[in-house]
Amino acid sequence: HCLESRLRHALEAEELFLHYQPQVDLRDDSLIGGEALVRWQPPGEDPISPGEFIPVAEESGLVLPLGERVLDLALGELRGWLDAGCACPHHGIAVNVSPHQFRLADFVQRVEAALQRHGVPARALTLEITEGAVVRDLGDTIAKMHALRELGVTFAMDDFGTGYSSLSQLRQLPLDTLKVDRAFIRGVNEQPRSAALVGSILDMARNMELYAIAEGVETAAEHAFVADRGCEAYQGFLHARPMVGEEFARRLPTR
Ligand code: G
Ligand code: G
Ligand code: MN
Ligand code: NA
Repeated sequence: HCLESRLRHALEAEELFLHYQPQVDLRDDSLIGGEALVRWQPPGEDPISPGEFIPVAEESGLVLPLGERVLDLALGELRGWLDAGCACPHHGIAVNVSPHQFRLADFVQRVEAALQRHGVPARALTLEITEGAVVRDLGDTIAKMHALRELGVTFAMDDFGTGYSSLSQLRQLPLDTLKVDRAFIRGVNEQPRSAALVGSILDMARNMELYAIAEGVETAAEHAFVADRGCEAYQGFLHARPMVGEEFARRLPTR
């Protein structure tokens, strides 16, 4: 596979870096966190989007070294911001974790080692998992989540409602946050069914005492809809696109 061998090379050549997308409180736009999103810029060529290379990474197993690199990059940058006098937003920095990473027997130890390597407190890290992590081995997933929560790491369910997990599985997961997928947000002002679905997801999040973040909010009307339905926070182009770390750090509170 051509893209696979290029990605393998990109990992060695350190062509991957991160953008950060602010996550803000729906009431006052104050920063509550940020999501780290991997970027690939082959020198002298057009950037390749994660929508293209993450599936290749998943299929080839390269998502394991890639995920390790992303965690290292995020914690390293965060350490730098803390050293420069910034404070971490209360919801922490969110890093996406692939189901393959989560299934590693030593996943908990790897995360703990990365936190120690960078001297970052565990409460500054949120891991975004997808329903794919849950479907294979629920018991194992729950045990690893509990072990990481013990350290202070928090968990968000990403892309909620787009995968194959069941509500009975969701109920058993020690989650802190539910992220409402942008595919549902997109239609809220045109399609009554999208509106009903997002409203119901937000009701469920509240009843389960989960913090809710709406993803992909692009318009004032979408913002008003999720705010009215009791969502706590959002990320989306309406507030800000993903940006380089240096720019994101300027939005962090100071200590
Ligand atoms: O950044 P963008 O919105 O284009 O991301 C596209 C997809 O790639 C999203 O589904 C996102 O979850 C995924 N993605 C982005 N960064 C990472 C990462 O560091 N690890 C994993 N596993 N997926 C990521
Ligand atoms: O799957 P995940 O939620 O990790 O993916 C986040 C992706 O969503 C990133 O690729 C990011 O660039 C994208 N994204 C964030 N905000 C918006 C938005 O308002 N509109 C669109 N179309 N994409 C967005
Ligand atoms: Mn995500
Ligand atoms: Na998502």
